Formats: sequence, C-alpha cells, structure tokens
Amino acid sequence: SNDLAAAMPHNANKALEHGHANAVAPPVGVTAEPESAALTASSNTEHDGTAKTGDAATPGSNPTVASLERMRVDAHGQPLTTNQGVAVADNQNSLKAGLRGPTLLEDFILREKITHFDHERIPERIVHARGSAAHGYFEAYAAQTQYTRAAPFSEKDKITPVFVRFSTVAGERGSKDTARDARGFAVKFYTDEGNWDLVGNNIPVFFIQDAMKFPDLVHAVKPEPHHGMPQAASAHDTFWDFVSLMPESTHMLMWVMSDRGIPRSYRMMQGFGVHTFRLVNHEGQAVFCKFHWKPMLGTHSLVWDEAVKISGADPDFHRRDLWEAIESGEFPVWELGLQIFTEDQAEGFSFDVLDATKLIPEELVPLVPVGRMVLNRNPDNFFAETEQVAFCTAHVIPGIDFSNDPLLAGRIHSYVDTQITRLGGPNFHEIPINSPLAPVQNNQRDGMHRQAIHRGRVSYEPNSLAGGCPFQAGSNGFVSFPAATAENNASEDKVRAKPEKFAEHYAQATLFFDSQTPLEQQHIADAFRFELSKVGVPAIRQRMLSSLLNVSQKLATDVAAGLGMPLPDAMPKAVTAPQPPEVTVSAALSLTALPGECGIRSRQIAVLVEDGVHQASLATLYAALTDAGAVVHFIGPRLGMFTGLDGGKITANKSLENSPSVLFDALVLPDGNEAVQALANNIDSMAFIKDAFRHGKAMLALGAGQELLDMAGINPATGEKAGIILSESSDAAAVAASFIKAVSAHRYGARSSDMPNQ
Ligand code: HDE
Repeated sequence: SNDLAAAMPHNANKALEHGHANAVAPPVGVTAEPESAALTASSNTEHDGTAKTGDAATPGSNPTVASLERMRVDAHGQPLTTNQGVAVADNQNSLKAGLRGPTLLEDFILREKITHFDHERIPERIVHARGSAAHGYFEAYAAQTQYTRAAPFSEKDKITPVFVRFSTVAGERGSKDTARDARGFAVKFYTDEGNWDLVGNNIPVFFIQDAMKFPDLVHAVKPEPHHGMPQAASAHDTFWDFVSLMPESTHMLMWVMSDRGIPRSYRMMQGFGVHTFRLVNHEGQAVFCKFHWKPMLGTHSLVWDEAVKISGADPDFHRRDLWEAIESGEFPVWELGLQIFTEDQAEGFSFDVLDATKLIPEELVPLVPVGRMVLNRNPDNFFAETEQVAFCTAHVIPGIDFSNDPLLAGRIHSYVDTQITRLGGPNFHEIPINSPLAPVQNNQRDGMHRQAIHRGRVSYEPNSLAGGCPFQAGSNGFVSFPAATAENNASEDKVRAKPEKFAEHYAQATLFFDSQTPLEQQHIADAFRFELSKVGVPAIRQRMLSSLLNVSQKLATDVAAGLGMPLPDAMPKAVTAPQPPEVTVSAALSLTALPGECGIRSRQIAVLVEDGVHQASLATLYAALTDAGAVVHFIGPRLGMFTGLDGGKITANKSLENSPSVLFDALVLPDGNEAVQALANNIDSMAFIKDAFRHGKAMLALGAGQELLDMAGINPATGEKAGIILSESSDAAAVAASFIKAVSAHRYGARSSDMPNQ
C-alpha cells in the first residue's frame, strides 16, 4: 500500500510500549490491576531470543541473562510495598494529624521513601564518568592454545559472555556524548576461569608514559578548578599548558585532534588494549600481545560542526544510537585481532613496547583475527549495571599477564582502589554485574554490604578444621609469568627514570599525520586551531606550535595561520638522532582503512514531508531503504499526519523543530509541487538542507524536490561520486540502488569546503 500513515518507523520489537492514552492515576487506596498487566513476561519482547542469548538461549549457553536473573525485579501485577515487604495502602499522601494538620514523625512509609531517595547517588567515576553499556558475547574463531591458556581462546566456537562499557573521558556524568575526547572501550569477559577485564580506549596510545603523571594529566584536562569550566572539553588553558610541556603526549594529541576524537557512533569505532600484555600458554611460555577490536560497521566519524550542533540537538546521541540499534536487533559486532610478537623481536624495534605512547604498526606486526564480539542485549537498569560495573585492569585470568609498562602498573593499582570509594567498600565484586560466573571461594570476610553468607568457622588457611579448603590451585591457578629478571637487569639499582627509547616523542606523531588522507589532515589542523584558539595565554599556544613543528611543518604552518601567529622555532628534542622508524606511512592508521561491511544497516535517513508530497515514490523508497536495513524517518514542519498527492496519509514521527539534519546520515527531498513550495518557505527545512550538504551527507532529490537544492543555494556536482542523486521524475525505484550506494559511503567529505553558492 502507498499509505505510510502506519509505516511509523518505530522499532517493531517495542510495539507494546506505545503507552495508553487513557491511563489514570489510581484512586487513593485502590489496588486495581493496572492495564499494563497485559504486558506479561511472554508478550514482553524486550529481550531478543537468538540461539545465543535472551529467552531462546539453551540454558547455560549464555549465562549473561541467567546469572543476573536472580536479581531481576519485575513488579507486574504486584502490590507496592516498603523495603520490608509491607504492602502500602496509599502512595499519594503523608500521614497527618487531621487534613490540615502537621505530618507525623510516625510516618515510617514517608520517611523510608525520602531517606532512600536522599541517598540515591554515588560518586561518579573520576574519569570516564559518562558512559553507556551493553551485554553480549565473545566467540572464538579457533583455539589459540599455542599462545595462551586463557579460557575464551581455549576452543573453536567457544562463547564467553561479556559486558562492554563505552565512555567519554573528561566530561561529567551528564555531559554531552559528542565532545572531542578519547572514548573508553572496556570489556568484561565472564570466563569460566574468572573475570577478565580488557579496559581499553578507541585510541591505541596514551598521553603519558608513567602512571606518576596521571593525576596531573586529569587535573589539567578536567574543568579548571576555580570556576569549573569548561565541561567535557580539552579546549582550555590548563590542558594545553600541561601537554605543551609534556612532549610525550604529542602522538596521542594527534589522535584526539583527528576525527577519532568525534566518532559517529560507539558502534563505529575501534578499540585497543593500548599496553603490551603477555599471553601465556599451558607450558608457561609467553609471547607479547596487543589487543585490537575492529568494528564490522567500519570506522566513521562526525565532522566538528556537526558534533557541536549534535551536542545541543541530542546530548545523548551515542547512548541513544547504541541503545536503539540493539533494541531493534541491529547487534554491533567487532572482530578481535591480536598483534603477537616475542620479546626478542621487541628488542629490535625503534621504539619501546613498554611505552604506551607508541603503537606497533600493523606493517611491522600484522593482526591475527581470533574471534568476534556481538553486543545483543541492553541493560535492564542503567544504575545497577552500567553505573555499578567496575572494570579493573587487575582482573586477569590464567593465560593473560602484564608487561612492565609503567603506565599499566599504576592502573593495576588504581582501578580496584577507586571502586572502594565509588561503590562503598571492598565487596563491589558481589554486585551482580561484577560477580564472576566462576565460583568464588576464599577466606576474605565481612566488610560493608557483604552479600555472601559464609558457613562454618574456618576463614583462614592453612586449616585442618575445613579439610584444608579452600585449597591452593597450584599450576591450575594463576601463575605470574616469571618475567622480572628477563626484562630487568637484576643488578640495576632502584631508579626513578625511563628506558632510553622512551625519550623519542615525535616519530610516531609524524607517522600518524603522514598516514592520513589530505581531508583527515585538514581536520587535524582545524581541531588544533579550534582548541588552541580557546587558549587564553599566548605563550601556551606558541609552545604548542613549536612542538607541532617537530611533527609536521605543514601542520604547524596551518595551525599558526589560524591563530594569527608567526611560526616559532621548533622545540628542542630530547633525542636528536633516534633509531630510524621501521614504517613511515601506515594505511591502517587512516579511518578510511576500515570502511565497514554492512552497507546501510542502521543508518538514519531523513525524508522531508509536507502536505502534497508525492507519496507513492516515498512508499517505494521506504521499502527499498528499510529492506536494506536503514531506519527511515519522516520529518515534517510538525508531527503527525500529512496528506499526500493521491490523498494517502503519511505520518511525520519527527519534526524540523526537534530533529535537525545533524541527527541523520542522509536526506531525501520528495517530489510534489505543493510540498516543495511549503518546504521552500520554511527556514528550518532550508537550514536542514544546507547542513546536510555542508556535512557531506548523501542526498536524493526526486522530481520537484530538486528545486529545494536550488533554493538552498546548492548547485552541486551530482552523481554517485558527489553523493547527490537527482531524479527528474518521481521514479524512486530507478534511483534507490544508487542512493543506497551513496549512503553506504557515509560521507562526502570534500563537500565541507565546497560551500553552497549563495
Ligand atoms: Fe583509566 N581509569 N587510568 N585508562 N580508564 C579509570 O577507573 C587510570 C588509562 C579507562 O567504563 C578509573 O573505574 C590510571 C588508559 C577506561 O568503567 C580509574 C591511568 C586507558 C575507563 C582510572 C589510566 C584507560 C577508565 C576511573 C594511568 C586505555 C572506564 C573510574 C596510569 C587503555 C572504565 C574507574 C569503565 C577508568 C585510572 C589510564 C581506560 C581512576 C591511574 C591508558 C575505559 O581507576
């Protein structure tokens, strides 16, 4: 049918959540069965039922649901109670001495409710406060037992449940998602040999080499302490003061100033373990290893102007994107790749693998794909799961071990320590989202909020009264790789110093810059210009320019021009004749290296509508786009029903007022003279079209819709290469395929400099 009134592009999985227009507050003291009781467990389609997860999973095959099941609370059909389980007759009024009299101290129901409310907040994370998470699983492609005895890699097709939290770093819990920042990528594997947390970022290097500098770095980037500004932004004096005095941060600065700092979606970014880790096999042999997550949707970013506008239009942009994709069954997938190398190989590298400001080019050590991770279930409760999850780099399992990276050493301490304040004591491992699937048996006892009820009188070892249990596992347990003497000369004194190769700070910053496309390089220069122009103290800008001169003359010149400053002398380098780098250009470092393999799945496509729109063509297009997995939104000057050319109805589920162009990946301009005239007279639709053009979005104009481009002052080159598809007629079927192809290219970046000619 051509009738798009019912083709509301909502998530079919959530059809039961459309609300009841006639719902009313229950009368005092009445415990009527609520209408929503119809939403019984069996009709609640919240949880996808694939063979691997959700309700349809074979019992035991995916314990992420089962392990949390005992804690899940569902009030359907149940009366309201106090925390003591006493049914509450009236939830509207406090207990008073007479209708107009004072409220009584005796009202334990009011007091319990308010007391609990008063204590509902916990401290936010000192960094990575703002995050979003999901459940899923990791599936091994093949056994990797030659390298590691770690449980997730022990056999082909093995499934290990995971919980993954993505985050920004600097902003507070309620800050915008699209800030320029690194993103956290923390994975908790609930393995059958205990929990393993791979707490990574979307950038493979870090600002500093030694944990000693972390509090300084964080103090510098957080809002300035006297006035608490700016929120979720590195564009201020203290950050650039610190990093301009720390040349080791230059490489990471290049990444954060690149498009990696403003991802399109959590689902479209890479993840990296950053540090060198060790894999240890059953024979106790070790290799070094770096962990890489590669998104199957490809790596895609926003453009800065878009990121700025999204932060106002939808500060929850990334949270919403992840949530909606999973709710609608578009489960994001990443492939895990390992860079495996030996200590001997590492000796020969021009950089030190213990230095977290350096990466290992894939040309030097290629990635071995070992498995894939699928995120397929949203949390039931944000606080219980996403907020209370505690990732700790100290959580490793047999087969995974540390290197002597001095940044990692500090982290092994910090993460456990910080949870003790954040989650209120040493028993945070008992919070359901943190508790391992592997059984926990030890002699640790008591502490705040203890959940386990330990039986017997023995809480020490050795003991005879409990038959020596729990007993040491010996070589079945975690055995630290005996590395200390292998990496250090045992005769060395204690020192506060760094290994020699740590002193080279620029080669990989240059490698990164030189590996970017010209457009990516331009974006890096633009980002430095933006950030440094927000810095008030000229000496800081100048110092940063002198450091950038050591990365690239071109970059420094571009940035200096934006700041209206002459180029200073280059900053003196700590090492003047470093070992030459093995790789000087690495294709893998450009975002274009991973375009993705999923076509237009889950892409958000805006279709402007008005009365008189050529509806039949939109119906054809709607079918083609949704068949290809895209999410189509009809956007009108207001919400609600519009009447098409042939009298059919079309419902706008978003409005030009509430959903500007920046929230979508592509734009369709409809045919229909009357509709086109109305849209042309609407300042919001003109702004929508200009922004879509400026931000390089794929566009399709059908028939009279082409006039809208003219009216917006756009006279572009058209065709697949330019990402703008024009159709003389309203024959959507003829152009659907080329539009889909254009959308799958994500963005036509060159257009941002090719402004509408108005
Ligand atoms: Fe973190 N980091 N970090 N970090 N980090 C925290 O732990 C810390 C570093 C990362 O979603 C904190 O639970 C130190 C590198 C992620 O819950 C804290 C150092 C990388 C998350 C902490 C670093 C990360 C954190 C704050 C330098 C990438 C969020 C709250 C020695 C490999 C995890 C918490 C989540 C969170 C300390 C550097 C990633 C304070 C001391 C490098 C993804 O413990």
